[in-house]
Amino acid sequence: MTTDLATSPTRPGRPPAPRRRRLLRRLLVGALALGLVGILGLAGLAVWFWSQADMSNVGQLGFVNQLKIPPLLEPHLDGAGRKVFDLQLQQGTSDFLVGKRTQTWGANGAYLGPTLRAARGDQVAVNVANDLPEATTIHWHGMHLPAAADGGPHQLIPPGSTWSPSWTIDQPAATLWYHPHPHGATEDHVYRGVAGLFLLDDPEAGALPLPDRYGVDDIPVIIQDKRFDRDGNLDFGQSPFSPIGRLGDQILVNGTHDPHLNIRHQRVRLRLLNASTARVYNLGFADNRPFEPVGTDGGLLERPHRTTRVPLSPGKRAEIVAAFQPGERVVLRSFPPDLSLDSVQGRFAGADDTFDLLQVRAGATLTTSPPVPDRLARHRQLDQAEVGRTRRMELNGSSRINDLRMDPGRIDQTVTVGTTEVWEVANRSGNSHNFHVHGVQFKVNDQTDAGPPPALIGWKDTVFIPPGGTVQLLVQLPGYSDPALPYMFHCHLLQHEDNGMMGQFVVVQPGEPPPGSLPSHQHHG
Ligand SMILES: [Cu+2]
Repeated sequence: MTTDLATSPTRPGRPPAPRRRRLLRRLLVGALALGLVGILGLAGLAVWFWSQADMSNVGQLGFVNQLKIPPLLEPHLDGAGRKVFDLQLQQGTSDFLVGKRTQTWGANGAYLGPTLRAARGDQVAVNVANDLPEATTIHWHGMHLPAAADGGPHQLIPPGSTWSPSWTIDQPAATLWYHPHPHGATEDHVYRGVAGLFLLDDPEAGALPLPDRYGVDDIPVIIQDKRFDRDGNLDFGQSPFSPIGRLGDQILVNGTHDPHLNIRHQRVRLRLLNASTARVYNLGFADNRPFEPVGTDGGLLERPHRTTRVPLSPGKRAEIVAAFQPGERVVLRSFPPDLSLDSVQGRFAGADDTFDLLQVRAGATLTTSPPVPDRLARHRQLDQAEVGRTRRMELNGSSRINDLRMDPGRIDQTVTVGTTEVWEVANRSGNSHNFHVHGVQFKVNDQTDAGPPPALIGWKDTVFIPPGGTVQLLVQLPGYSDPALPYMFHCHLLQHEDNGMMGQFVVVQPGEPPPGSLPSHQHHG
């Protein structure tokens, strides 16, 4: 009982007005207190979200697991002399975390897929059998190929069926990759684990004294962030305040949690792939040692350079060569990336995050490796005089290009086979984006005296564009025409892509009229 109720009957002569005032005052104080508690609660919640948004695993790892190396998939030769690869997309369980099982998807296994490898001039075919419970596609990211073989949303593979594209490898040595691309479900399917590398070789690259023994001194490094629930299963919850999509607080490298890599050579090539759905990494070594980037999305650079950091947005690759001393241990780390967002947005997009990725353990004695040569690849020169038209594209919000959401039945751009164009892509939103074009490698056009910064040099198929930023891409369009089937261009932050930040272009012969619209539900199995 309160004092008030207990004492009031003993003061019967008390006038009612002050009592009402007192009651009013109590109500007011109560409401104020409640409001204060509410404000403090909200502030506390905000502080909690703020502190939770800053993620790091530094100091939490023991690097206890040996890094898995995805196996090289052996092709067989068919009667036509083609290298035929067999991929089977399947469900399975993985044991990433000690004592826990995780439901995952993979190719020829429970998680990720084998590495495919072919050389320039090879004719390849891949049989992709879908044993998953959902229709999906497999897109050959970075590959020059006909639209029908591209594996975009129009090449849907229903459950229980097989898709068998074939094409001729016609581009320089590079680290490419494959991943699902079904319209509206790409983030989900990639997050579940379907992805793998597709390495291309050519004689010029093969003759260079670069580390090239797969899994020995030429190491695939597939980087993915994940969030696990208490049972060890993948957490599919969205990050409510993240402007770029789902971010995980744990790292897998080649599907290995808490990994180390034993090396026996002085110099090692790391083929870094950001196979995450949204997270941008800023890669370097924990001791800030310099290393030499030698390759980008589309292959080797013309010359190596020395740096201590390589930024890598989703879908992108970087090949680096690093040198090690006998017996040392050094950690490959992702430092806070520059997302060019304001401090609040940036924090919720991972701009303050630091992650240890992989501990490199050098043997007591190391085989000497030759230094990285001064000249690497000779790049095909894109003549400014041959550049045809300029196309402008605007990225709007987090789901539109040129103010339109993706419509599988609408062709957004019609281009002429094999021509070179400037694609000027302007980020008109307050959000970061990550522009990817199918079927081509492009260069970032920079006419300033200083030339493009190191991060923008080389062949690319994906480029990070900060809010307000504009890039000019020098694009040599595909050498394959098909007025009936489009290639895609889209944001490679997969949530943005799934939300509709994607458009379609078809390649036609010179003078061929642009096609009419496609049927909305056209699927080519
Ligand atoms: Cu985006």
